[in-house]
Order: sequence, then structure tokens, then C-alpha cells
Amino acid sequence: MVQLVDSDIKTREVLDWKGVHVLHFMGSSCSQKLRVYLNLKGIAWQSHPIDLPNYENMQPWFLGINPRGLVPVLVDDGAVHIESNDIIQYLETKFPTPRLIPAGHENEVAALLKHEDNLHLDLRTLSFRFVFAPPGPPKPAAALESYLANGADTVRGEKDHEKEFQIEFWRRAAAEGFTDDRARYSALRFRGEFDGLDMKLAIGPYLLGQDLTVLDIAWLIYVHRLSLGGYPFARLHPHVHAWAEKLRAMPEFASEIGQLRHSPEQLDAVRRAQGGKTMEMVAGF
Ligand SMILES: N[C@@H](CCC(=O)N[C@@H](CS)C(=O)NCC(=O)O)C(=O)O
Repeated sequence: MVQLVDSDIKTREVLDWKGVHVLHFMGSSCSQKLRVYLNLKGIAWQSHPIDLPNYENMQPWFLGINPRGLVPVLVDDGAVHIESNDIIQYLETKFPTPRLIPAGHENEVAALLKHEDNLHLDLRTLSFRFVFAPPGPPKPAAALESYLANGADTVRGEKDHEKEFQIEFWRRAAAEGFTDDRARYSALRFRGEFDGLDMKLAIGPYLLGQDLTVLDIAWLIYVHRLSLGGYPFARLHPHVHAWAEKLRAMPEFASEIGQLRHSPEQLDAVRRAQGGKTMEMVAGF
């Protein structure tokens, strides 16, 4: 669990918030994952939208809540929790039913979620290349300056380096864009993962067997985003494709992933703008 300590939190007003509050962004994959989880659990929560496209997460107020500058954040009766997977695992202990982490498998699920989180920057690379495709640097220098200068720089009271990794990612993106090489590398990483998931879904309806779990939520969000970017699931991973279609039709998922920032026509235009190269062409799929 990543619960912040008092010295990490500079925006003190959140300490007085009562009940379950979520700071999130409609189109953020990690926020979508948490919102689907909250829907499935039936947990009531108060919404605090954070405007990522206008760099609100890099402003002092937000960095005073999450020194990493990332969404989602959970504030539960004044206790601040960060990292989507840790938030979900925390909520699972507080709201045990319906169970979305099978009893006795908490450690295994934690490790599988950590593995999923390790692919987050690959998802971001492919999202920015094939879904969002901003014309200039995705984060302007002034926003990055504010990101660097604000917030406690500690998590759980210890010097934290995540913000440096994030800034390095955005600076590199500004300098060289999301190149074919980077996109190919990330797409191939996912291909290996989805080959494995396809085998699991060939023998059971959900990733851990008979019941829907947090793993299904986490991976569906990735699959959905990559589908928008043109990843050929139906052709390469038919069981993953069928499973994703089933989950997408559930209202708890549909309400979150239906909120596209782009219409299908715009997504086509994004792909055409990438030198006419689709993800399939760049990755050699
Ligand atoms: N490991 C983190 C990743 C969080 C993350 O990277 N969130 C993205 C949105 S999906 C974000 O806040 N990006 C900041 C930005 O785009 O400026 C988690 O699971 O919460």
C-alpha cells in the first residue's frame, strides 16, 4: 500500500475530506481501471477531475497531494493513497465484497498487478503515438518546470525518484517524439504478454479462471486503449479479443471506457497523420 505520510502532503485541505474521494481524469487508463473497480464494488465516491491535457497535475495544488504528479489518487477520510493498484488493494481490504481479489491469492495478484504496472510507459508510448498524437511536445517546458519545482519530493517520508523518471520520459518525447523504434519495442512487449493471456483465456472465461478479478479490469483497460491505437487483437489474440468484447459490454466497464477523447473518425485521422503508418506496420505484426 502506498499511503502518504503527513510530511509528503503539502495541500493540507485534503486532510479534512470525509468519505471516499478520487482525483482522476476521464481519459487516463489508470483512472479508468480504478473507476471500473469502484463500479463493480458499488462503492460511493466523490469525484475530483484533474485536467491532464492542461497540465493541472503539474501544478502546486495537485503536487501537494501526490508528489509524483500522477492520477489517480484516493483520499479516504483524509488518508491519501497513490498508485492505482495499491489503491485497489487497499479498497479490497476495506470493502471485501464482492470479492475481486480471490481470498488466499493476495500476494500472487499483487505481483501480477506490479507486472502490469511495469508496462505502463509502453502503453503511454503507444497511446501518444497512435491515439493522442499531439502535434508538438506532449508536455511544454513550463509545465515540466512547475512539475520539477513543486511537491514534497518524498513518498512515505523517503526521497522519491518517480517524478524524475516521469520528467525524463516527457523530455525525451519532446526531443525525439515517439519514434518507430520506441513504438515497435513497446508493441512487441505487449505482444508477448497477450500471447500468454490468450493461452489463459483459451481455457477459462477470465484471466484467473472462473471469476472476474482485478486482473481482468487492469488488462481490459490496456486492451481497450491499444485497440483504439490499431492493435490487431482479433487477428493475433482471438481469445483476448472475445474476452474484451464481453467485458466492454458490461455497464460497469462501458461507462468508463466509452468516454473517448476522440471519435473513430478522429482516430483514423491520427493514424493517417503518423506518416501513414499503422501500429501493425510499425511493429511488423
Ligand atoms: N503507476 C501509476 C501510474 C499512474 C500514471 O502514470 N497516471 C497517468 C495517467 S494514466 C498520469 O497521471 N499521467 C500524467 C500526465 O499525463 O501528465 C498508477 O498506477 O497509478
